[in-house]
Amino acid sequence: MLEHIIKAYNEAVFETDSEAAFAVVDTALAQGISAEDIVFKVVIPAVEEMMSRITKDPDTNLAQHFMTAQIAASVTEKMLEKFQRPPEIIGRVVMGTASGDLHSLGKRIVMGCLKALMVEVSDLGVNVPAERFVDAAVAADAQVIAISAMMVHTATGPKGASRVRELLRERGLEERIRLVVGGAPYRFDGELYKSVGADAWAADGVSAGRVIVDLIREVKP
Ligand code: B12
Repeated sequence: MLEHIIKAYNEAVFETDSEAAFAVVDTALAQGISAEDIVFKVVIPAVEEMMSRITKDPDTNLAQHFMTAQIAASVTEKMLEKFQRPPEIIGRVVMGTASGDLHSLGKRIVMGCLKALMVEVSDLGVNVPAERFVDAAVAADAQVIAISAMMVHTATGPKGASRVRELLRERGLEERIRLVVGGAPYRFDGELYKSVGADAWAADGVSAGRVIVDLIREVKP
């Protein structure tokens, strides 16, 4: 049953047909497939498949890139509302995209994964100044600041994670708040996270969830 849903969803996404994609999702829900399975077994693999096709195919244009991301983001948002609410929150995270960066899909997927893992996550949105990450983490009593950056300059530039690290140090918060990063530049260079002062990184939403849960456990009393 799931194989059929995956195939139909992939076809809809490939055609950038948002109505068809939502129809497939509605059918899956009606058949009793959980929102979590739709996100983790259908939507995320489909995005990854599409992104690898888009990257390899020089004829794909920006509109196709955008539509692919929009469909996945909309479906994920809809499914997140249906995720089983966990009985007990294991920790808190504030998450946003780095200053200057408007790519939101990866962030949304990571947030979905965190929610499924019983982590409370505040969405600071896109283009988030470094100070705001730190202020929001303190206000929310969060254990982790998570920064998504999809472009080289937003991942490595002075207004992003490296500035957040400086602020954590200046304000004496390093013992109680961990910093985690993710996004395409970190996937290209698995050591890059160290040079921006992050404690960890992860290549995808599923491993991001695991890494962040570990960081919460490191600092949570
Ligand atoms: C979709 C897309 C867009 C969409 C974004 C729509 C949206 N709402 O998000 C639009 C069309 C708006 C866009 C705009 C631009 N884009 Co663009 N975009 C892409 C594209 C094709 C896919 C990005 C994406 O959504 N990937 C899918 C998600 C699921 O993957 P992900 O973000 O990597 O997230 C996963 C992991 O990285 C990880 N993760 C992500 N965040 C985090 C955070 C933490 C804490 C952790 C642990 C893990 C984690 O988990 C996620 C889920 O598995 C990439 C190319 C690519 N192949 O990556 C280019 C790309 C990122 N874009 C690029 C560029 C240049 C731009 C523009 C400057 C284009 C322009 N000239 O206007 C603008 C920039 C706007 C801005 N200021 O941000 C370049 C960046 C190049 C570089 N080296 O810096 C890329 C690489 C394309 C390219 N090959 O040139 N883009």
